[in-house]
Amino acid sequence: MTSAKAEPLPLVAVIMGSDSDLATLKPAIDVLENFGINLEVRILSAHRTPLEMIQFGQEAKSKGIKVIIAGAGGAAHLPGMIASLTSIPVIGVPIQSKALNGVDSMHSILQMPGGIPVATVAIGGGLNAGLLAAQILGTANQYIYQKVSAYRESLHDQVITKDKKLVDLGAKSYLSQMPQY
Ligand code: RP5
Repeated sequence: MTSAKAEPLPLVAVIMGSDSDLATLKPAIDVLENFGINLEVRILSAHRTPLEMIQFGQEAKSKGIKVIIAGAGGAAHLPGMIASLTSIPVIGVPIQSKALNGVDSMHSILQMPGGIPVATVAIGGGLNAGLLAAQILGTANQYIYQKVSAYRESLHDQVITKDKKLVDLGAKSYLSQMPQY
């Protein structure tokens, strides 16, 4: 296991079927950049730019990419197609579609036939896709592992702080201080 900071090569590719998917994938990009992980971010449509998608899938390994996050919506075949082109692990992000609220995207990405897996996060789950990619890299990179562990520790501390405040204030006062109430 290396303890070095992430290498200069892009270790994670974040790809999407359309620029309309970018906002959903932004949390993945942000968290990976915060962990110091180099990224390649691309728009590659399985049906609008299939040849470019194929080229990307065939070259990903030689570029040093270790994990691919692929977001797509509707008849969302990009993650499965990319997974068919490379043995690099693919994390699929179902985009919340207009017509079916992302249930179409989810089923398209989730229901891969046996042999070619796509690890699928929740509809709109860009953040978890980024974290999962970092966790995969962290199995072989101590620097990234520690970044993920520190992130989880911060989540723990936030809940402890909120719990203490809730106990101190009581439910009614706590709720009145929450911005959405
Ligand atoms: C898919 O079609 C994309 O992943 C996107 O979620 C969806 C709609 O694309 P646009 O019409 O917004 O470009 O390929």
